[in-house]
Amino acid sequence: MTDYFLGLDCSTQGLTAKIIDFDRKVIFYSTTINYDKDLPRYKTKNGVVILENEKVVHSYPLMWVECLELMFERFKKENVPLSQIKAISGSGQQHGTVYLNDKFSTTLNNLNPKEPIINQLKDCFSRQTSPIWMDSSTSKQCQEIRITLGGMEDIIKITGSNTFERFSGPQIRKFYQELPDDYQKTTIIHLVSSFLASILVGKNAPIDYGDGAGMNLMNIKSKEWDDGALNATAPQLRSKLPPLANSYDLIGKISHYFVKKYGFNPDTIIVAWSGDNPNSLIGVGLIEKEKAAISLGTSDTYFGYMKDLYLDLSGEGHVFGAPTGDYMSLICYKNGSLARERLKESFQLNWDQFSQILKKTPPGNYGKIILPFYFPEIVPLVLEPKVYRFGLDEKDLEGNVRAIIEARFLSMRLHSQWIREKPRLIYATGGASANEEFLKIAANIFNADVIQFEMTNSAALGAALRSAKTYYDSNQRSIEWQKLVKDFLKIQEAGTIKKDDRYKELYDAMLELYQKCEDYALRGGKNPEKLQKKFIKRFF
Ligand code: XUL
Repeated sequence: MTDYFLGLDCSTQGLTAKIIDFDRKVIFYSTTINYDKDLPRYKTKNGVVILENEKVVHSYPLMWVECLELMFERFKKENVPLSQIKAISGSGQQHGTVYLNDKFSTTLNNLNPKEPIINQLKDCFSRQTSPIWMDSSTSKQCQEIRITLGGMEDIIKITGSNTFERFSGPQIRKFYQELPDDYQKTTIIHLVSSFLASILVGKNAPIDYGDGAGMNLMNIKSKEWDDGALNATAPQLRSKLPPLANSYDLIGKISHYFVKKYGFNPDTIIVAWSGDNPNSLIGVGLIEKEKAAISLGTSDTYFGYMKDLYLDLSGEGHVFGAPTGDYMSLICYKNGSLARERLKESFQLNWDQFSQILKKTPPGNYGKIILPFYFPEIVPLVLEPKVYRFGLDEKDLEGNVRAIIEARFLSMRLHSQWIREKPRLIYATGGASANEEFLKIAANIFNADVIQFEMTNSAALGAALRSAKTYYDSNQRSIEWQKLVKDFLKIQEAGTIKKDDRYKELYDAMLELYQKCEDYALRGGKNPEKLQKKFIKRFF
């Protein structure tokens, strides 16, 4: 009998499942449920709800649960051999927090297979919505925590990141300040990842080091909750947080609810869930240095594996725990696919036309640069959305299209310099990585070859691979990470996009120009007009 492993990814816009067949080394089953389309009664747009203003972005934890159940219903309908699944792990959009009251743990323990989970859990929330990673409404709380802990460098040294609006600690503090009674009624605060893991395992699940590092609450060196950070955030916080765990820890067996209702084997193990970025690190096979990954999705991220701990004391980047037990670096952009879509819509283009324009416009874009902050941005920090243009206006169709894609990769190259490693090879993942024209631009800007995958959701695959690793490790049939990822990644490589060395100098110069544009727009730097003219004269 074959060993199957299930990886789930609860992301901003939907829930994806991937089941791997370990013996044949293939992805045996793959499916996605989209919140907007498949669960319309929550009325989300792109999986979120905007409350008050663009800065307050939440989602519904009950919707994630309903989606999980819908996924299992789908498995059943499609005769997925659930009894052969040996282990399950998962991935959650990072930073989002779920607030639960004292009914949660007993309800979980006694879930009745005859009733849908949402009916049983609906009274267990001390807050009906969850602030998610797109929320940027906690600048005040970030500042307060930062000051209490001694300033930016200190908080980076303690938690691996500066305080960020979307991070869980500042979000928890805001909840405590604005709704102190509801905070009091909260007995446990989960991340999206540990919340869904709890449902599968039928008890409160731990938060893993990968996702825990995105809270501004965990000590990045000792990997324990940090008393200073907890106290700076909210009272009695330690008692409201689950314990921390390795990402590879086996946290229990699947709850009887899923055994009875869906026919799982009661011995199916649940492995700690982690954040989507740590899962993707495994899903694209990044377990050695000199390689980096670019994920182009609702958020765009640039990340890499780190053997030794380096911190970005300038405050833009993050360090999280890697599922291997080491570290990972990450920078995150909010103006990902939604910003690209907004620009595309403004010219009424389809993606094919968009790509054709990229194909026929020259690298360097005649020096035209856009800073596309359609939404508040994380890197660099921009709280009031505004689109800045240099050398082009908003009617310049070709200029804008090329500029928004070049801007993405120029910014990634610029803001990842603290990682101190020039990647030799870049792995591309996420929905937009299917676009070869985007990746050609990335390859030339980074002057590195880019590997494209057939499969775009690497987080769910990473979760499935992690669950296999823990399963075999706990059965005295250990497998090396290297071997595990190699076997599964080979089959997915769709091709390599080669860098073109002719553009190296051009993009080195453009990087400087891009930096000057950012300095001018955001930090009162010198007008980059002269430099832009020089650039145009030199290359066009
Ligand atoms: C990472 C981040 C995003 C979310 C998206 O810090 O905020 O990539 O994890 O799901």
